[in-house]
Amino acid sequence: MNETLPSSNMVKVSPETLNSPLSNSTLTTLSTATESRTISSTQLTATKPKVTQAPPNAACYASQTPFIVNLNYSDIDFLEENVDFIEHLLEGGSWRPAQAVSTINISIIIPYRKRESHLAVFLLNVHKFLQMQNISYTIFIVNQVDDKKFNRAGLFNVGFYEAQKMNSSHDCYFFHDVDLIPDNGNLTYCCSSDAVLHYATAIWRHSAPGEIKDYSMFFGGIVAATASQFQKANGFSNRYWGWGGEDDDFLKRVRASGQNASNIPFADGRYVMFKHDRDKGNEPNGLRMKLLGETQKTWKSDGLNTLNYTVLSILKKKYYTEIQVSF
Ligand code: UD2
Ligand code: MN
Repeated sequence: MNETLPSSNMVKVSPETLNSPLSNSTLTTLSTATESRTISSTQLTATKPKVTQAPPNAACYASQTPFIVNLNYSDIDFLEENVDFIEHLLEGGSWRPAQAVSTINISIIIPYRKRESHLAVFLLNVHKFLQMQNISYTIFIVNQVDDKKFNRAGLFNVGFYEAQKMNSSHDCYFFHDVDLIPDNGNLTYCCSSDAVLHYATAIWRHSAPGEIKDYSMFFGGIVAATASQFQKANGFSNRYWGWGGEDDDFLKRVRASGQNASNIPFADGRYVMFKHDRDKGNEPNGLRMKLLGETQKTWKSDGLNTLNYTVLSILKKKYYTEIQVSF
């Protein structure tokens, strides 16, 4: 994330290419976003997203069931031991619908370090949310266990690489922060061969009740790419240590590799985001502007093809697969 990235880096997708349930919404149609949260008028005038949307062209299955976000759990041990709310969950946080409506296999990749309470609430909600869509999925927690600065982008690369090894049939990857909880049961998780998708466009911040903030001009939070899209962009950069810049860098490499980037419409990409302080070990990266200035030159020689890490263990837990990694 970086205030300075021009939103003109994003592409417009013409309405004709849209064929999913998402396509009925436009950025100016805010009625569905107000169902559970209210949007302040300053918010509406302050943020004018320039990007039009998106469209998964994969066969997404939209649930008609209302999804109620549950923000109550905060203890991961409690969740692991006592809450048996998910039927037929396979070892390592995988699930397959009894009767698949679509053939989509999704890997949810979470960059992670010491966010136990966020993880508990995330798992509680996201399993339910995904199962309502009748898609096959696995949740991967990529846990950076070394003492270095946090490297969100590098962890995404590790997650992609390791998830591919484990589930070669997975073809759609969600690069997903742990503190974003879906707040719209009709939002479908799938990839589009037309564009890399930015999902978290309308964020209700737990810290600022009553306002939904427009994140359409950013490319962080949650993005979805097919394996080939991600490989074409050479993944994320490995050079961003600490907070900021890595998401903007990813948008640049998507564009540099000749691919499109699109937003899920503001009315659909609704999430709750937890209030939190800046984590120790994830202080703002003072080099981020310099690095962003170099992306065009460096993206081909920095990314998936220069990934350097050690997997300390892979733990197949009840609700997720944990990949413990050091750089
Ligand atoms: C914004 C972006 C985020 C990322 C970040 C800059 C949105 C909605 N969010 O979020 O995607 O680009 O700026 O780096 O656009 N994490 C841990 N432990 C840590 C530190 C981070 O688990 O010690 C993980 C966790 O999944 C978290 C994510 O990294 O959600 C992003 O870090 P953040 O929540 O501190 O960043 P934030 O909220 O400023
Ligand atoms: Mn956050």
